[in-house]
Amino acid sequence: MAEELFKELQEAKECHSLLKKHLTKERVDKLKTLKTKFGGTLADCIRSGCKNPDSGVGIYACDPDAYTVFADVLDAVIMDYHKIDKVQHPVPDFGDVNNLNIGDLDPSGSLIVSTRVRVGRSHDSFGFPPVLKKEDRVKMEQVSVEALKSLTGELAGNYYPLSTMTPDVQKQLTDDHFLFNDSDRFLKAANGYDDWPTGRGIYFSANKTFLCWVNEEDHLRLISMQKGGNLGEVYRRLVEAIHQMEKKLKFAKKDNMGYLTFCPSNLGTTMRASVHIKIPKLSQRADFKTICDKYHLQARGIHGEHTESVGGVYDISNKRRMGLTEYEAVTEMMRGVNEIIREENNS
Ligand code: ADP
Ligand code: CIR
Repeated sequence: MAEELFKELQEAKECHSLLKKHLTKERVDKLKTLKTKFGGTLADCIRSGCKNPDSGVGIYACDPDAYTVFADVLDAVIMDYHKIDKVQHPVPDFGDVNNLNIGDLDPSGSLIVSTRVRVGRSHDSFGFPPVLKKEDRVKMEQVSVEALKSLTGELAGNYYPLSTMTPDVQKQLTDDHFLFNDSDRFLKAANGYDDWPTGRGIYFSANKTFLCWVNEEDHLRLISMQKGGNLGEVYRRLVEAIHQMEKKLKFAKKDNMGYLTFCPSNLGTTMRASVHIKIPKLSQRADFKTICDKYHLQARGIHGEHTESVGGVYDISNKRRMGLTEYEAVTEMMRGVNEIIREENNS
C-alpha cells in the first residue's frame, strides 16, 4: 500500500510538497512494514500527500507513536517546515502575561479586520484520525466537553454538537469564521472526516471571543479571537484558557517536540496567531511572498487554509510553531505584521 502510494507520488508532476522532497525509496523500504502501537502505518501517514500532489506538507502522523516509528521521514519534514537543524523544542513559555509587550497592532483600525490565536491539543490517551473508531470519537467528545464546561469567567460558554446543528446555523457560524466544515480535501484524504459529524462540535463563550473546536483536525483547537487588532487581549485570553484546560486534562507531549498534533506543521507550540488584514497594494507586489518568507509569515485566504483572498484581505500568521516558545511565536508574528503594515502603507 505504501509502495503504491509512493509510486503515485513519484509520478506526480508539479509536486513541491515536503513529503515528495523527503520520502526517499530507502525510507519507504525501511518503514513500509512497521506499525505503531495504535496499529497505524506509513500509508496512513502519506495517503493525503500522495493523493494530493499540490500539498504543501503532505504527511500527517497517524497517531502520537508515529513520531517515533516513522521518525526517519517525519523528522526530515519537521526540520524543513519549522526551519530548525535539530528536532528539539523548549519548555512552554507564554511570557509574563500580566506584563506583556504586545498591544494593538493597528490602533487606527484601518487595516486589521480581526485577530485570532489558536493552539491544538491532543488527549494523551487517544490516537489521531486514521486510527480512531467511532466510539473513540464519542468518548473523546464527552471528556472534552466535561472539561470545557468547567471553564469560568469570560471563557464560560456552551457546547454545540454538529450532529444537532441546523444547516443554517452551521453556515452562518462558518461564514463568520467561527466554525469548521468538512471541505478540506487534504484532511479528508487523511481520514480527518471519518464518521462525520459524529464526535464533532464547537464550544463558545457568550460573545464568541473564546471557542473550542472538538474533533476537527486535532482533538481540540482552543481559539481566542475578536474584531480589530488587539493581539495582547486575544493572546492573554488564550493563555488563560490553556491554563484552565490543563488543570482538567492531560495532553500528548514529547520531550523534544512539545505538544503533539496530527499535522507535523503544528507541533511544538501548536500556535497560529493570525490577522485578517487589508493589504490590497502589498499583495499585488512581486515581492509579497519574499517579505512573508523573510519574516516567517504564512499568507492564507480568508476562509482558511487553501482558500483565496477576498477583496485584498489576507490571513497572515506565524509559520513556525516548533523550536521556539509560545511567546516567541506570537512576537514573531507581531513583528512580521508590523512590517506588513509598514510595507502596505509605503506601497
Ligand atoms: P487553523 O487556524 O485552524 O489552522 P484555518 O486556516 O482553516 O485553520 O482557519 C480556520 C478558520 O479561522 C477559518 O474560518 C478562518 O477564516 C478563520 N480565521 C483565521 N484567522 C482569522 C482571523 N484573524 N480573524 C477571523 N477569522 C480567522
Ligand atoms: C498540506 O500539506 O498542504 C495539507 N496537508 C495541510 C498542511 C498544514 N499546513 C500548513 O501549512 N501549516
